This record gives sequence, C-alpha cells and structure tokens, in this order.
Amino acid sequence: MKSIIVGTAGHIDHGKTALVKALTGIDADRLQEEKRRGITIDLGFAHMELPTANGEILRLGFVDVPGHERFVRNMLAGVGGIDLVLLVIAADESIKPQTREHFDILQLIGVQRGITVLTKSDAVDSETLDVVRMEVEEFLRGTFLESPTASIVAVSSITGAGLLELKRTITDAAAEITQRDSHALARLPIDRVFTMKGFGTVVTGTLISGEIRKEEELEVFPTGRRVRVRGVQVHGQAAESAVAGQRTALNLAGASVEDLARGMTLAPAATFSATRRIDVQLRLLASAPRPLKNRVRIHFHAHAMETVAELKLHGQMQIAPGESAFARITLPEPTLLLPGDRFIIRQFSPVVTIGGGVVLDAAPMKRTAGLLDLLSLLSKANEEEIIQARIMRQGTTGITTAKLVSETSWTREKIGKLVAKALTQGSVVRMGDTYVQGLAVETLKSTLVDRTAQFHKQNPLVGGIGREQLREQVKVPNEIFAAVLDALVRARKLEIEGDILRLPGRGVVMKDDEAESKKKIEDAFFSAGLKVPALPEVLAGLKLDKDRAQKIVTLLLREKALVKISDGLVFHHAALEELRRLILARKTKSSNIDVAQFKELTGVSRKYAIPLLEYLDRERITRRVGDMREIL
Ligand SMILES: Nc1nc2c(ncn2[C@@H]2O[C@H](COP(=O)(O)OP(=O)(O)OP(=O)(O)O)[C@@H](O)[C@H]2O)c(=O)[nH]1
Ligand SMILES: [Mg+2]
Repeated sequence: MKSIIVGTAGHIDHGKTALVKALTGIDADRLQEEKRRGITIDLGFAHMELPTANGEILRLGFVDVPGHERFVRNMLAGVGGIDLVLLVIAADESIKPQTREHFDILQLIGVQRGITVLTKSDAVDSETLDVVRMEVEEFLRGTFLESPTASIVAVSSITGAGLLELKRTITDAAAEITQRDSHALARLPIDRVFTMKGFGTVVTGTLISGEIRKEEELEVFPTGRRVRVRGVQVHGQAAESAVAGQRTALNLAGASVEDLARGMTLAPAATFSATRRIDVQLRLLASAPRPLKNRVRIHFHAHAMETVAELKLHGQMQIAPGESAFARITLPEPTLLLPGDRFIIRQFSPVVTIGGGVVLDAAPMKRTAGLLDLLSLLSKANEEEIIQARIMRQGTTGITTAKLVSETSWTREKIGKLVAKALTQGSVVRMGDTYVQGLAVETLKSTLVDRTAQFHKQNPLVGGIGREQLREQVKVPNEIFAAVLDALVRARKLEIEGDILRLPGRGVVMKDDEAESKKKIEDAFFSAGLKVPALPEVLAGLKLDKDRAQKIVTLLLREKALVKISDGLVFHHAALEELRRLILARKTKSSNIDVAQFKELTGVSRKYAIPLLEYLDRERITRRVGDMREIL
C-alpha cells in the first residue's frame, strides 16, 4: 500500500477546503474562527483511500493550507512534506497574487508532481472556462505543472462535476511518485501539539522519512528531550507504526504540551545534532523586488519551523532576481536540518517570499579554503563523492561513522556501501570506527618519520622520541595515531621500544667526550656499592656541560645500568643485586630485619637505609610489618 501526502495551494477563497471536503468528506477547517469567518487560517488535515488502476489501495493524507496572504507562514509550515500538490485556481477569478506566491513556493520547495484544479466550474460558462484554462496553461509553461506532463482538471465542489476525473488523475499521478524512503532515518517535523483526554500529549506531522514504531524512543529537536512513543495513529486509526509519506499522530510519554511546539522535530534518539549554521544553495525569485545583498536578515522557513536568520553570500556581494548562489545561513537557535532539506526565505520587511533553496551542509567547518568547490560538489548529489568529500575535509582527524550519519542522515549500511570502493582503492582508510582520507594517512606517515628523524638530529644523546611527545606535535586522535604508528612499525619505517620511537637501527650517538663521561659516571656508582655519592657531585667532576651530562644520566637510567630509587638517590644496578643477595642470604638465619640490623648488615647510614628498605618493599623482597621488615 502506497502512502502519499497531497497538499492544496492557491489564492484565498478559490475553493481549496471545499475541494478537500468534496473529495474526502472531511472538513479540514477545524477552528471555530475558521468556520465563523469562512476562511482557512491554519493547516487542516484530511485523508482518504483510493483504489488504483492495478487494484491496489492508495492512502492519501491531505494537508489543506490557507490562501490568505497574512497566513502564508502557516501555509509554509504545511507544504514541507507534500508529494503531490493540487494547485487550486477558481474559474471565476483565474490567477491571483497568492496563486503566484504559492506556486513560487512549491517550485522552490522542490515539489515534483501536481495537478492544477480549476474550481467553481459551475460558476462560469464554458467560454470563460476555456479562456481561464488558456491563461493557466500559459502561466504554467516551463514548470513542473506544465501540460501535458501534468493535468488541468475542471471541477465543481458544489455539483460534483469533474471529481471522478480528478480522483483518476490523482491515482495516475500517484503511480509516478516514488514512495518516500521508510528505511531511512525517521524525521517528523511537528505541526500540531495538543492533549487528548485519556491519551495525554499528542503531536502530529507529516513523516518525511523513515518509520516510527510504538514504544520507540525519540529525541525532540532542538531541546534534546527524550520521549517514548506510547501510541501511533495514521489517518485517525491506531497503528503499530507510521511510515514516510503518512500523516502521523503520536501519543508521547515524557513530554507535556508545554515542552513541544510546531517547528520542533522528532528523530531517533542520539543520532543527529542540531545546528545553527548551514551552507545552502539559494535561488532568488525572478519576481523578487530587489537584489539580495550580502549579510541581510531574512525570515527562514523549513519544514514546520520559521525563524529570523542572517544570510551571508559566499564569494559574492549580492545576487540579482532570478540568480542562484551559495550562502551561509546563521540561525538564532540550534535546529535540526540536514542536507537535501528545502527552505524558503522571505524578505524581512515588508514580508514577501523572495527565494529559497536546499541545504547542502548542516555541519560546516571553520576552515573555508576550497569552500565553493566543496559546496558545488555537495550540490551535485553524487553520493559516493559526497561521502569522500566529507571524509577528506577532516584531514588527519578523520570522521566516525556516527558523525557521518548525523551529517548526512544516511544509515550506517548506506555509508558502508558508499565508501566500499574507496576503501579497496585506498583513497579512504578505515581505522577503528573512523574513516580517514588515504592521502592524509600517507602525509601523516611521512610527517611522523620526518619528526622522528628531526628529533634524532637534535637529540643525539636520547634514544628516540616519546610517543606522546610525537602525538602532541601532530595533534591527531589517539586511535588514528596508534593505527598509523602500527603501520609504520610493521613496514619497518619506525621502531618502538616501550614508549620510545626511533628510526630503525638508530639510537644514541655519542661523541668521544660523552662516551668517556658515561663510563666515568657508571664507574663512580659501580665502585661506590651502596655508599653512593651525590649525583650532582659526580656530574660536577665531568668535562661536559650540565645539559649533556643530565642526558647521559637519563641514558644510563634507561639502559638500567643505574637505578633511581628516590629523588636524587641513584644506585648502580649491580649494587642493588648484591643487596638483594645479602637480604635473601639473611633469611636462612631470620625471616625479619629491622632498620638497625639493616644498617649493620649493609654498612649504610640511616639516610640511605630508609629509602633502600622502601625500595625493597616495592620490589617485594621485604614487607613492612610495624617497625620490622619481613623477608619474603
Ligand atoms: N459555486 C461554487 N462555489 C464554491 C466551489 N468551491 C468552493 N466554493 C465556495 O467558495 C468559497 C470559498 O471556499 P473555500 O473552500 O473555503 O476556499 P479556500 O480556498 O479554502 O479559502 P482559504 O482557505 O481561506 O484560502 C465558499 O463559499 C465555497 O462555498 C465550487 O466549486 N463552486
Ligand atoms: Mg480553505
């Protein structure tokens, strides 16, 4: 069963609501004030089912919009999700201002299919009807409603003339419409919020993509509130789920009517993020009263939301009526918008529709080099290229699948398929859950090798560069750094020992005086046994400057010839081995030793005894028990 949304459009009093009623039997004017004044103020809804030529059932959800020029903003809130438009033109009045404005909006929003309905055919004679038909054909020339691609049907909602033909035309047109993707991630722009006795909070909207099931957890944008779907209704009947292209009512747990409003959007929890900046492709209507300047305030409408926003043209100071441009729109509040979303802009004052367009990027980056190229690529809609461009612009930072999902609204599966070829070709590399451009990885590899070589050159007395120190220099996420390092080690471009990275075969390069000093330091500690000299004294006796001498000590510590047991207290490892033997030998006599006995056994002063005993504790040769040590 196919579900599509039919919207009305057209000038005030041209018979939109009457037509919906004649088709569906439902009066879409639900407000008291509407009934009293005989005009539509806000969106109205209706539904019906029609059998198609091949015997299937077509489910139609209707969105009836107001024609009054003061309520265009309400019309805009409803027009977002429609698949098929009925452009209503009264035969006794022909084309009027809101016929034009609504039709402009439909084209800017990108509505692809529609039927032009000449209403009130009973109110005119056949000659007049023919004249109006010709005027209308002229008006529609070159647009998506041009005949014979789209039909013009004359009806009377009073006599019922033409209604059967219109129904047939609707089912024919519906057959040409591809059902919205119910496997995509769900998005429901909210157009109504109310409470219902026995149900609690209810929201309605046109489900523009995906599917929403009972018991599902959803996130409210932009507030971030989590809600649970207690119940789903489609066309006034309880259902297990609603799918894209259906007018949908949800009974929600976790939010009251005060927490929700028209313009908010429901989407799967923890999947998307709201944004305040979007890059767009924009078209100024040929009928716009003046050129569009850079940095102007405009009224911005997308889905069911509207706000005042700032518009900045990319690389242009202004555009003339009828022209297109790339632009950045800055919104006052974070909003859930995604590439492909359509929007309308209206002049700040006086308020008239002047243009509209499509969102290209709802996660624009700060760096602007190559921005126009990127936007032109994003506007061409080659999905493989779009994914690659989104990976590429992140450089060596890469981008996770989750972030790609939130940037594109494509599912993980779809993204997986779109990068598959690039992965085999190596133009994209996958590291954990992060995709990185192949070229960026290669650049990173040579940077790491270069930096290591540079380090060797500047620090000949150090065996290699610390892992973290190198990562700090290149500033890439740990996951990517680790993976690239691993690849370099496997390719024998780098060696790693503990936390130290070096070029293969490289290590400390010592000059003669340095080698001599190294030997002197080691000898001094070796011959001292446990009665070690103070380190600064030893270093002072060398011919080297302090800095190089300190590096040699670090080298000896790293080679484990010397061992540091506390601040400023260093021993030769042979002396500590000897100590270990002494202690273990004592165990044959007694399993305990106190500080005095330790001093006697080793001949060291108290100043050394305590740190040495603590060292032995750490090494698990002894264990402190009160004032004593137990030998383990
Ligand atoms: N004679 C005749 N009158 C019609 C026909 N359709 C609608 N009307 C009348 O035209 C008037 C306006 O009809 P609506 O359906 O409310 O017009 P609308 O386009 O919904 O108006 P807005 O929603 O306010 O823009 C009403 O008085 C209707 O009875 C028709 O086919 N023939
Ligand atoms: Mg109406």
